[in-house]
Amino acid sequence: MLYLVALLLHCLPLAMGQYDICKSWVTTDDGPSWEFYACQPKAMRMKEYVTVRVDPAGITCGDPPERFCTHENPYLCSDECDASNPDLAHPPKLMFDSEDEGLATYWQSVTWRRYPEPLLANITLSWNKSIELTDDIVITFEYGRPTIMMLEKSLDNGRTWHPYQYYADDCMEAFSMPARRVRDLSTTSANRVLCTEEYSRWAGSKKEKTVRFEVRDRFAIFAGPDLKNMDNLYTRLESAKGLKDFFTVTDLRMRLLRPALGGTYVQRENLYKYFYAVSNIEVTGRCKCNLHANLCTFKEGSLQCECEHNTTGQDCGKCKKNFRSRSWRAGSYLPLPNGSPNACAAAGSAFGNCECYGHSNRCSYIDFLNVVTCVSCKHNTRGQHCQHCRLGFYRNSSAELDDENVCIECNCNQIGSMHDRCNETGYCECKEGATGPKCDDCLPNYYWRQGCFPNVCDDELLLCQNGGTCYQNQRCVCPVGFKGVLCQQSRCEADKKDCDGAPGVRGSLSTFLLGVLALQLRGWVDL
Ligand SMILES: *[C@@H]1O[C@H](CO)[C@@H](O)[C@H](O)[C@H]1NC(C)=O
Ligand SMILES: *[C@@H]1O[C@H](CO)[C@@H](O)[C@H](O)[C@H]1NC(C)=O
Ligand SMILES: *[C@@H]1O[C@H](CO)[C@@H](O)[C@H](O)[C@H]1NC(C)=O
Ligand SMILES: *[C@@H]1O[C@H](CO)[C@@H](O)[C@H](O)[C@H]1NC(C)=O
Ligand SMILES: *[C@@H]1O[C@H](CO)[C@@H](O)[C@H](O)[C@H]1NC(C)=O
Ligand SMILES: [Ca+2]
Repeated sequence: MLYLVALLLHCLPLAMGQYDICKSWVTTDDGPSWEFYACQPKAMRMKEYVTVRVDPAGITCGDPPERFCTHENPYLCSDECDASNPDLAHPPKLMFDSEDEGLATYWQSVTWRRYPEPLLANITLSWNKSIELTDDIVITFEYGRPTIMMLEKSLDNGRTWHPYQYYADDCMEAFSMPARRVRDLSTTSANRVLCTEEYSRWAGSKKEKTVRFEVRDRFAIFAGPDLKNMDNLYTRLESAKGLKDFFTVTDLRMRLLRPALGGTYVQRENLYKYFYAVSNIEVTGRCKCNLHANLCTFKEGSLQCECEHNTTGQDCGKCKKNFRSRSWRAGSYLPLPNGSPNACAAAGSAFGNCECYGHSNRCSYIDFLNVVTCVSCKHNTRGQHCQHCRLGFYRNSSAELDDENVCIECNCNQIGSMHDRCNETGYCECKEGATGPKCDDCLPNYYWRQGCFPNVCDDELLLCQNGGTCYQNQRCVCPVGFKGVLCQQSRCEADKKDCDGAPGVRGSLSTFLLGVLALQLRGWVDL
C-alpha cells in the first residue's frame, strides 16, 4: 500500500502535465523526503494584467466628436465617435475587456483627415514582468486591418526595443524586405524576424479581422504540427542560443503605419473611412520564473513569481539570503521528463561552512591551513568567502555582498595618484599638488601638465612684473628688455652691452642694419 502511494506521488509530475510542480514528498529506501523538479507557472491570458499606452496624444477619436464611415458603406457617414458619451466613446481599455456575444467593443483612432500626412499610432503594452509567450498573439481589427504595421518587443521594461515582425500588403515596398511565411522557416531560422503579407491584404473587413504573431507555428518547427512532441521543443529551448529569449517579452508595441484602404487607392474626397479600430489583443503566456516557480500572482500592480527552490526576486533570478553557497542558476527542462531544479543551496551544505556569496562555484580545502576557501572569486572579489574587493576596487555601499556590482573600480588617475588603490569610499591617494577623489585635479596654486606642478605665475601673488603676461600659470611672457621668471629683471642690469644708448628701438634698429649688412656681404641683397 505504502509502495503504491509512493509510486503515485512519484508519477504525479507526469500525470499533472509537464513541469507543473516544483517538489513532491517521496518515499525512498532511506525514508520519506522531498524531491525537487524544474517547474513553471501555467499559461494565462496576459491581457488581464497589462498596462496600455496609446501614442501620440490625441490619436483616440472623439475629442472633439467626429463622424466616420466604413468601407462597406462609404457614403453613409452616420457613425459618430464622442469621447464624452460612454455609448459612443472608444477608449484604449476596450481592447482588453472580455468580448461577450454580441457587438464588439473597440478602441478607435481619429480618421485620416490630415492625409497625405501619415496616420500613425503606437499601442504599447507593458507588464513590468518577463513573460514567455506560449501561444499566438492575436490582434483583432474592426473595419479592416492596417495595410502596414509593425510589431516590436522589449525585454527590459521598455528601455530598448527590437523589431518582432513586419506586416504589409507589399513587404518590398513598405520595408524593402522579401515576404516570408513563418510556416516556411526551418529549425535554424525559427527565431528570424520577418515580414509577412498574410495579414495585410484587403479581404473585406468582416471576413479577415485578425493579425497574428505566430508562436505556435514557430513551436511546431520543433514539436510537430499539433505540438505533440513538446519534449523536442523543450530540449531545443534549452540548447539553442537565443531561442528562449525570442519568445520572452516585458513589453510589446504595435506601430500602426497605414490604415486599411478597402482594396483600392486612397480616395481623397472621403477620408472619413480611413482609421484604426482594435477590438481585442490576446496575449497568451506564462510568467518567466526561471523554472523555479509554478505559481505567479498579481500583487501590488505587478505579476510576481512565487519562488521555490530557495530562490527569490520577481523572476526567481537569485538565491535567497543564506542560500548562496553556489552561484544562482536557472532550472533546466533537461533531463526529460522532470528537468533539473538547480536549487539554491544553504550555506554550510557543501564543504562544511563555505559561503562564497555567489561569486564562486567552487571551494577547495587547503591542507596546511586546514581551511576551506572559495576558488576563483568572480566580480572582482577576493578572500576566503569572496567577501573582499580585489586591489584597485572598493566596496559598493549600496550593494549587498552577493551583488554582482559589489566591487567598484577605483579608477585612480595614473599620473596624479600614488598607486591604483583607494580607500573604502573610493578616494585615491594623491601625489603632491593633486586632489579630487581620483586625483585628476590640481590644488589651488598648482597647474596640470602631466601631473600637478606649482604655479610659476598667477593673477594674485605671483604677478608677472614690468608688463609681462602670465601664460597658463607656467611662465611669464616678458616684454623686450626684461627677463627673469617674473620679468623682474631689466636686461640692462643683467647684460651691460644691451644698454648702449636708449634700450629698445635703437638697439633693434642697429641689429636690423647689421643683419642687412651681413646679407649684402654674402651678395643676397642689393641695396
Ligand atoms: C512609435 O514608437 C517609435 C519607437 O518604437 C517612435 O520612434 C515613434 O515616433 C512612435 N510613433 C508615434 C506616433 O508616437
Ligand atoms: C515593477 O515591479 C517591481 C517588482 O515587483 C516593483 O517594485 C515596481 O514598483 C514595479 N514598477 C511599476 C512601474 O509598476
Ligand atoms: C530550502 O530551504 C529549506 C530550509 O529553509 C529546506 O527545508 C528546503 O529543502 C530547501 N529547498 C530546496 C529546494 O533546497
Ligand atoms: C552599486 O550597486 C548598485 C546595486 O546593485 C548598482 O545599481 C550600482 O550601479 C552600483 N554602483 C556602481 C558604481 O557600480
Ligand atoms: C577616504 O578618503 C577621503 C579623502 O581623504 C576621506 O574624506 C574619507 O573619509 C576616507 N574614507 C574612509 C572610509 O576612510
Ligand atoms: Ca473589446
